[in-house]
Amino acid sequence: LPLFERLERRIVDGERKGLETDLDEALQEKPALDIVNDTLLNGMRTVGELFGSGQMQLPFVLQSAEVMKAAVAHLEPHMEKADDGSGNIKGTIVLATVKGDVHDIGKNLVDIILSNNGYSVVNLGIKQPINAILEAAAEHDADVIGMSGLLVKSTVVMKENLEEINQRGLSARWPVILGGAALTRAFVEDDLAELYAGEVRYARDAFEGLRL
Ligand code: B1M
Repeated sequence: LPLFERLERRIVDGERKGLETDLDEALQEKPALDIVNDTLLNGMRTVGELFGSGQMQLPFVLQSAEVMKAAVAHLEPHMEKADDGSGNIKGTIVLATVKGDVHDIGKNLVDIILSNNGYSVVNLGIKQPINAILEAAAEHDADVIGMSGLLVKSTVVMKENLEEINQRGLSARWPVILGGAALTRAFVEDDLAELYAGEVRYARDAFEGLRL
């Protein structure tokens, strides 16, 4: 297969051997982020479709996810850093995958892209209850809270989390950015925005997260 098709295939097949060599070759042709967006994410999309239609079993999804993570880790040092060189931090975000959800590839991409653009990211990891998120936000004096979740049930958790922030009287303090495949813009910016007393916005991808 040609290089970029081969790379996409590696994600789908969970084939790690020779990954770095292919990535290094790809880096001669394209910036690291384009390799992620144009090639690797297509592979993950196919994995999702195969799994969703019952054509791929969970352990193989996990293998694909691991190859995806290894690829992103290999590419990360090559990603453009767009901070102004002053060492000044533009802002601090506490970032977490919500309670009950283990999906973290997208969240970690958000971390990389914000960190590379001058933001300080406190990445709490996966399955984070709202308590832990709020504690970290206070401890780090965060400017914004970011929550990620890919399961439909995570959209319910996000709603509960916003209600909890309301109840604690903290919604004016914490603007919230939500992202993840099960969300829609309308759900966040109509339904959730209506119930949350602070500001809540939807980020379709990591770049929209950065823009917000
Ligand atoms: Co799971 N999984 N999974 N999975 N998995 C999905 C989400 C699913 C849609 C697959 C499917 O059925 N087609 C489905 C959810 C169905 C639903 O809820 N309706 C599903 C399921 C069912 C499950 C399990 C329940 C399976 C089981 O156990 N029977 C289980 C859940 C466990 C749990 O969470 N409690 C499970 C487990 C797993 C693995 C562990 C095997 C693995 C995750 C490994 C890992 O993350 N470390 C996995 C994977 C890999 C997927 C798919 C195939 C790929 C997800 C991914 O990494 N995409 C996924 C299919 C899909 O999403 N279509 C699927 C690439 C990633 C870059 O995209 O995370 O969407 P994404 O991030 C994007 C944007 O959403 C956005 O930016 C990123 C791109 O720039 N974004 C943000 C995300 N967060 C953001 C936060 C922001 C801003 C932007 O600001 C705060």
